[in-house]
Amino acid sequence: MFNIILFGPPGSGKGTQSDKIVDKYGLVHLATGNLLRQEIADKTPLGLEAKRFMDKGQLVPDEVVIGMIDSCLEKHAYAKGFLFDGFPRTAAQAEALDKLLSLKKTSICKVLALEVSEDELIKRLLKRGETSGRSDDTNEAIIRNRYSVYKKDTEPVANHYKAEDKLVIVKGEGSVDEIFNALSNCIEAEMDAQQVFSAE
Ligand code: B4P
Repeated sequence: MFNIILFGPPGSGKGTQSDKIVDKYGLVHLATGNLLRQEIADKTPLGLEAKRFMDKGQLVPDEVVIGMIDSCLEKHAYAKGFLFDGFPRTAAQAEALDKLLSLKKTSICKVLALEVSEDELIKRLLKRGETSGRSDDTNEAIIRNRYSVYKKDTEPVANHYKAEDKLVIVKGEGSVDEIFNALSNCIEAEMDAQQVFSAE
């Protein structure tokens, strides 16, 4: 299996780039933000619980998110690989992911971390908030809270992968295509190293 994580602060373009990556390389896209928004749209008990946290720009509790990922991995037992988008976001989630993947006799190959300045992130999310209808994108104070939660709880997760020499920093400012090319180069270098054949 070829498994990668797309890492970065809120609004860094994880969702935007993930769509293009899964299209090109045939990986299964596991985006915790999308899964949670679907639960909210379906008005499930999990969705109602998650909404209380997301509306305030806080992280949803680890056990909720880890359970969701566990069942998605089960559902796609024969995938050629996964792209994790927005997960893991805490040290506990990173440890749980390692365990779940090792049960499947696989692991993370690379973590691609998008780097974007705080000002640019706020600008992008406020702009998205004008049309997305997402309640966590319309209020600048909530967006800033998401960023400070990222700095405190999520950014340290990068060290977990840096220690395993799996972290690659990619500039997340520029056109969507420029960033996609940079990400594709990293993915293909890793595929070559692991002798995986791309889906193209
Ligand atoms: P997510 O859905 O993961 O999303 P995000 O962090 O808001 O944004 P992303 O980085 O994907 O940015 P995008 O491509 O959309 O999280 C939402 C919430 O869900 C979290 O705050 C949390 O509450 C909860 N949650 C999710 N996962 C969780 C977990 N594991 N544990 C606990 N809680 C969890 O891009 C943003 C905007 O920028 C778009 O409008 C896009 O068009 C624009 N853009 C993209 N690339 C650009 C570029 N190169 N130039 C200019 N604009 C660009």
